[in-house]
Amino acid sequence: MTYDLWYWDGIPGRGEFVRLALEAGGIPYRECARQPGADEGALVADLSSARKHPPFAPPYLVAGKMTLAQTANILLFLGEKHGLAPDSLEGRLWVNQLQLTIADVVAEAHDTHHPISASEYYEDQKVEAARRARCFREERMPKFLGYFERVLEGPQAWLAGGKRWTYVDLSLFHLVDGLLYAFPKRMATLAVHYPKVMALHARVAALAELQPYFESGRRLPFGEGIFRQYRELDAA
Ligand SMILES: N[C@@H](CCC(=O)N[C@@H](CS)C(=O)NCC(=O)O)C(=O)O
Repeated sequence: MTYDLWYWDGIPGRGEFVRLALEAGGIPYRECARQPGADEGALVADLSSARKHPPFAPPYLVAGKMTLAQTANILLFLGEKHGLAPDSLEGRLWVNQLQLTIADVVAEAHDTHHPISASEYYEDQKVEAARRARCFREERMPKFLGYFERVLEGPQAWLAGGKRWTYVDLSLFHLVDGLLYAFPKRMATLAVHYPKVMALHARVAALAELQPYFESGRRLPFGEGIFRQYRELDAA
């Protein structure tokens, strides 16, 4: 089956967590908003079309008669169906738990530049953004990165402890990538304290399964999405 993935065109956004799993898993999919003739209107129209289980927001995946939204939920489905997650229920729920923790970091990273409202301009919430970003840099980044470092303790190469990567390894890679882009100074200070997280980032970057995607030019650069580069929000 070829899945239909719906996400805003032009930014990696939360869609990228799903894309990485699809790409690394060699799973066929169509990026609907990037099809010839499709634009933002196509996504808005599809989003509001009648469905048994309507999604609230992208990303969402259409799998035959099923429509699945919420990034972690989509990945839970793909992980089980395509062997990108542990076989046991306990293992799958553990990977889902880690994915939901990544979703928490993603939401907080977004709120560093839009702490008051996603629909208001950054310029109108700069004071609050500066305060929020400081808390994120100083308290939350070390806490989250420290948590993942602890999960990776021991000889294991991957978060779930198995011999092969699972989708949450791909997601942690993308999260670290986003943090390196949005907070380069802070990450330069922090990276040394989280060697296992940084090693996992490098390991995923080198995965043979992902090289065709990385080389295809389809992986969109960061810019106007969740991870943004506002110099004034970064500090060592
Ligand atoms: N918890 C959801 C969040 C989805 C979400 O916030 N999507 C954004 C784009 S990344 C969006 O378009 N939101 C529209 C809205 O919240 O009104 C997930 O993890 O998928």
